[in-house]
Amino acid sequence: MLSNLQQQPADALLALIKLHNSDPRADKIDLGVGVYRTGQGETPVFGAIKAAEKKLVETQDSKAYLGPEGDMAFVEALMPYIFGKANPTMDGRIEGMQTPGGTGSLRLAIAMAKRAGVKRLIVGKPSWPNHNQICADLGLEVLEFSHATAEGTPDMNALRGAVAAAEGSDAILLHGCCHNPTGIDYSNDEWDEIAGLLAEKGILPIIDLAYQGLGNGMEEDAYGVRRVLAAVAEAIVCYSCDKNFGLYRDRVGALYCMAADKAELVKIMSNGHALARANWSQPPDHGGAAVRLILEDEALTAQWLDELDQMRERMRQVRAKLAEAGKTGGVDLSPIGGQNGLFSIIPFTPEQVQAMREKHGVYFAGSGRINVAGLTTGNIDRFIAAVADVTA
Ligand code: PLP
Ligand code: TYF
Repeated sequence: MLSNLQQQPADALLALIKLHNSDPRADKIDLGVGVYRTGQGETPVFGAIKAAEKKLVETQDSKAYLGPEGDMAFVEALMPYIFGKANPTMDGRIEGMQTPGGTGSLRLAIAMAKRAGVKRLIVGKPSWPNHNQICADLGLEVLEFSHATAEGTPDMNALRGAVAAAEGSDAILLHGCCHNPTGIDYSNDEWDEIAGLLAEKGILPIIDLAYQGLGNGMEEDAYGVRRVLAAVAEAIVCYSCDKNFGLYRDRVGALYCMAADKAELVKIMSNGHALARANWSQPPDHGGAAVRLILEDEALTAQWLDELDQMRERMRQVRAKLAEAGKTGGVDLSPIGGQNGLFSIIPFTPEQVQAMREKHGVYFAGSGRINVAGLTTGNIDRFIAAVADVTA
């Protein structure tokens, strides 16, 4: 029976890790998978997380099951950061549940949308490949529109067209901030317009917020989510703590649903809980509990926000340095300065991507997406010279 299964391709980004590891060159540069790195090229555990984990080990007195919704104190502690301190539940219309990472949240969100009758998901192109993979696995059609123009701005015309052409049974997926893979985010004015378009059309928004705090700040990066939720009747937010708390492999995330009213919300969330039971029963606890302990403690919260500021500041410096290099060989690196988060795309041809890898030991996705956090004071000049060489 199992021999009926067809060989599946490896995840291109995860395969790149192995390729990079097997390169013997000491000065190789890894700009592949999206993890933050310090100026020393490391991805350390946050100090605030270490402190919270210590506290957790000392105080946790049971590991008994919590239920499919996970640690609700964790889920609720995040809400003021995402939805704003003034009215984090939107008058009782928002409720959440813990999920295994942002991916678990997306899986539930798209499965819930399908249960509710959604037939197609409208997604900007390019997007994180897992968006398409989850839809394919669940049998949902993906409708693509161009995310960005050749000039490196959001392609608002394409978005307007996609929303105008949408049917009532469509949903739309938007990146809340730090767009993966382009780094090209909507301005506040553009979010204002998007909120209006979605409210008018009445299609379900699913907002993927996997990098809050890595763009312009925790509050600034929540503008789009808050603006859309203030305008529409229903929405889903898929949240990941894996980047902004550095918890990647601990799989920490949450799903939030906003309903038209409180009564609807109970019914909607019961579907989230039922789907969780059918998928993973309960989310892993450890990382979420550590995040909760940080958010419940003023000093740890300040420490975490300070560590997040340092990450963001370092990425801004790398971006500024790339932008300063400007026209380099045949490409212009200056737009990277105004982009957000871990990623940007350099318009390399496939041959140039290969040359960067083989000749210069610089590893990144075939799409030309680089993880800017992989660049440090020790390797950035060499990277810029390599770009100049392969694109000359
Ligand atoms: N959404 C986007 C756009 C991402 O880039 C990621 C990255 O990993 C995720 C969601 C999911 O994150 P995780 O499942 O690791 O929490
Ligand atoms: O895009 C990235 O690099 C991150 C990490 O299957 C990631 O989102 C990449 C691929 C994958 C899971 C996570």
